Amino acid sequence: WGDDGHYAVCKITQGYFEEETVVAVKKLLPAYADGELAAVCSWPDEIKRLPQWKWTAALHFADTPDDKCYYDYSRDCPNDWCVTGAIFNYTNQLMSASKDSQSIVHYNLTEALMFLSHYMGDVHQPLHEGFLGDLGGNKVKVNWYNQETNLHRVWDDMIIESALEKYYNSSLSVMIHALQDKLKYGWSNDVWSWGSCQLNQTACPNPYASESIDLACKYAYRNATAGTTLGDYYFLSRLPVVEKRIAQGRRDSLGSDSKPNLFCE
Ligand code: DCM
Ligand code: DCM
Ligand code: ZN
Repeated sequence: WGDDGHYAVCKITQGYFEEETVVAVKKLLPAYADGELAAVCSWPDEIKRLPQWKWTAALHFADTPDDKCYYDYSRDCPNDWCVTGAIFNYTNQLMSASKDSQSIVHYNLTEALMFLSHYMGDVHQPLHEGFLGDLGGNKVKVNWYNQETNLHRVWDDMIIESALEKYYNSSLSVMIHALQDKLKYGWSNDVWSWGSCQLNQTACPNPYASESIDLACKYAYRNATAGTTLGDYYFLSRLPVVEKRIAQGRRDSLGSDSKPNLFCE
């Protein structure tokens, strides 16, 4: 996602924190965040092109073989170096720190928290498990209405931007409130099944990556080959998918649903 998508995922996630999580997160956040996780959720995108952070660039996605339409950890996350591997890694760092004060010395837990909350958003963006051959849609040149762009950017930014203009009075907080209402009332019947992480597992990013490539094949890539102009029909049929994936981005990050809280020990 772009900045708006990540901000929305993290703002919604924060709303489900237990009191202890609020306290623990506040301790880890840099001062400029002013206690707001959402304020730092785009940080991994801001730094990924700097020479000293180049090693993080591939941790934002887990591309899959062209036209296979399914994800497999051992194939698509070689050496654990991809978005799902990063979610396992940073969850493990934060969990071990809550059990063992030694690891507080070994890991930078502020960075771990900022990476984890960003990558939990990215794994839910369908094209972050898109095809290797087109770099998750980055090489698929399309028009968004009359604007030249690529398919990956349509899903990172354009669908959200158009929705803000058309339905949410150009206000991200209005959109976030609408998604919070849909979580409470609209999707309430299926929300229970979203956080299906087993108790003995540290994190469950693999099912989220599988859902993403399935949605990429069914919605993102469908009727969107290179040179296509995407307009109202594509926008109206894909916006519900984008909104649901943003809302689902809060699942099991930082122990909000069915799991014991990451920071409560
Ligand atoms: N991306 C992806 N798959 C790739 C390369 C990039 O999903 N093989 C994502 C990461 C960014 C976006 O596409 O969200 C743009 O990539 P970059 O910033 O590296 O140009
Ligand atoms: N994994 C991990 N930490 C965990 C669980 C899994 O690093 N707590 C990584 C290593 C496994 C891979 O995920 O090779 C696949 O895990 P799964 O059993 O979820 O498919
Ligand atoms: Zn990213």
